[in-house]
Amino acid sequence: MSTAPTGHRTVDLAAREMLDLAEAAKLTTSFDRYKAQQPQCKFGQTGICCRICIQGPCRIIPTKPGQDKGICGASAFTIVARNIVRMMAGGASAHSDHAREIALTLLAVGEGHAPDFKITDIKKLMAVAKRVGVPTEGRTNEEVAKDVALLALADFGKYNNEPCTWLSTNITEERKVKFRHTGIAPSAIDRSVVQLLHQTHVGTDADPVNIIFGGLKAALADLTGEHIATDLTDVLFGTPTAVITDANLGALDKEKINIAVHGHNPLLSQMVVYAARELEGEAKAAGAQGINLVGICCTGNEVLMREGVPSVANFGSQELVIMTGVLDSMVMDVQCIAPGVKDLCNCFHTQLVTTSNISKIPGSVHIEFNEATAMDDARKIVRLAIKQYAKRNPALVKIPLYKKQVVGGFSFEAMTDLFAKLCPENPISVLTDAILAGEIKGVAAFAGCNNQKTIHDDATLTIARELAAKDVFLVSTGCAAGAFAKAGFLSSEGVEQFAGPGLKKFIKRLEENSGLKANLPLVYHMGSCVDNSRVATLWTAMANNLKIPVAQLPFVATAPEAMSEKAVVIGSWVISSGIPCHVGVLPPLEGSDLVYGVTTRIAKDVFGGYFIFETDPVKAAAQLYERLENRAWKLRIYADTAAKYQSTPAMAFEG
Ligand code: BF8
Ligand code: SF4
Repeated sequence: MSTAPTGHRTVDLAAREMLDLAEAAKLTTSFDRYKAQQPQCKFGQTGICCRICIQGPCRIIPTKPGQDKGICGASAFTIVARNIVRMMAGGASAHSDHAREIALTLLAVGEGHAPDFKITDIKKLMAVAKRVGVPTEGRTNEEVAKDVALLALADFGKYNNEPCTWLSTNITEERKVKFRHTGIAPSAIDRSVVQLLHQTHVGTDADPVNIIFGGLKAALADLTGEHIATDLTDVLFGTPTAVITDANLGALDKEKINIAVHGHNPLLSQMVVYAARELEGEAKAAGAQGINLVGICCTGNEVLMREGVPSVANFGSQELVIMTGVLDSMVMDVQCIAPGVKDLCNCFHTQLVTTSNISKIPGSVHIEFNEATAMDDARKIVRLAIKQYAKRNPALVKIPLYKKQVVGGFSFEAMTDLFAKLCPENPISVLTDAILAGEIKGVAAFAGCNNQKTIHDDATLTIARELAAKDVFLVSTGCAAGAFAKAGFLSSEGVEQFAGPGLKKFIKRLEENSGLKANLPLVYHMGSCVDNSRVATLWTAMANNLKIPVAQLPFVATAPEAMSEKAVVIGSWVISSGIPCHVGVLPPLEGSDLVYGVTTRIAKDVFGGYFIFETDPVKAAAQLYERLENRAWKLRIYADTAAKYQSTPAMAFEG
């Protein structure tokens, strides 16, 4: 067990060790900066500080006549709604701009001017083409890829009012109708974001409900972008299949050159994987035993899923990787890279390399990554790390010994393959039948970040333990998956320790037939944050198989340590899809009872999904379980009734 003193706000034992070191060496991390920021402004925290025009900031005090409105007359409900949907616009922009880059690269492959990229997964390309209506018969893979890419790009900026293709081809018929009736199906990703910024400009929309619906349209644009990113990345680099690797700081290797890829967009990190393999000889010539590539955050998740690259940190522990003294290079692309990493790089020999023209940190080396010169750029990056290795100071080397096995790579297809071993005719029924039989109680999806307002990784692990004990099947993405990886929940160790009897039986049944070299994990790693699309595909398949609306499915989601604008927007499309979604950090909504009530109660009436805000992880788990139990109970009654009267559950619902 850890020798660390208590008091560090993390349950990650390796992170605790590093924070001890930081304390002794007087190094500052986000853990310290969080304390220094206290107390945080309550106007901002509750969403009633408006800075949308420069008459402001206007801070609302509802009980104080004269100050109960902004200078322009905006009420608290308008201000809270505008602020939160602007966060959603930020999240949708980040995800979809990432998706656009992938689509542009696939287009370049189709047109023959991205020599270092290729169509790796032809089966996925054909499946996507078929789904979105691109003809495949008698055509080359490149021709199909080009048309798929062009159609995806049309989802960003087309002018007609048809819903985005990657939205409408990925949801149930019932949700299509719902989104049409509520007017929130986006016709173009870019437009929905631009329109939302317009809608929330000073003096445009003052109606909080209308503003929220504008936000939900951007949220569905975000979902569209996530589906595009996942589909087309799979085409370029392969759809993940089950893979065995390691996680946490113990996966660093002091005998090797350690390079961390950090960020989100795998166009770069995947090339660094190839270049690292190619330049192994140069690393040995430099006196190292080879190159050890590791991942941080979601670009780490991407290369973990496809290449088995170990994950060493999630958002909350990213700075701590540098303090091991063995990280020769941190290569970043976009999103969730704390600028604070540079200060720590200055105290060690780690070279920080930026690669995107929209994501730079002063003082770091910038090697612009271009699709036309991708492999050369990646080689340059790896060679820089090899050079940097010579500068390592052995006196500063300290790698915590914590390392856990990870069995990951569970794309929707990989999950389906696993189920198909038990029921090839209808794989998804393996999961839904287990729910109908009461063996498992439903599915809980864990997504999202770390947030200094919570204890690092604690809420994520606590909720999972609680739900696993009650036989809930668990899937995960993003930094929640990072927390699970580091703590052993992505291996059979987790099953042995925490699975209830039904869940254990279910997993063991899958395991006996899996054909994998490792036992199955407790939590199923479905990928990066954009791969929440895979989670949506899972619930869509389950609902279709049961012939019920998603809003009736025993499926819940939780972002126990949500932090980013991306987390806000994901949560919003999750509830619009009909799924109850817990968030473990209070978002800036409390300044308006009306807006708070819309997200937690009214949303349920309209969409069937709604937010549950609860900062206590044990209470949150209890609430999530209650939702699952309730939905599963109703489902069983309907299924029994349907069987008795030889109808279908859906008909029973309609009745
Ligand atoms: O996209 S889970 S902290 S790294 S935002 Fe960021 Fe949150 Fe991590 Fe991945 Ni997602
Ligand atoms: Fe104040 Fe209105 Fe300007 Fe907001 S938009 S800063 S409430 S004057």
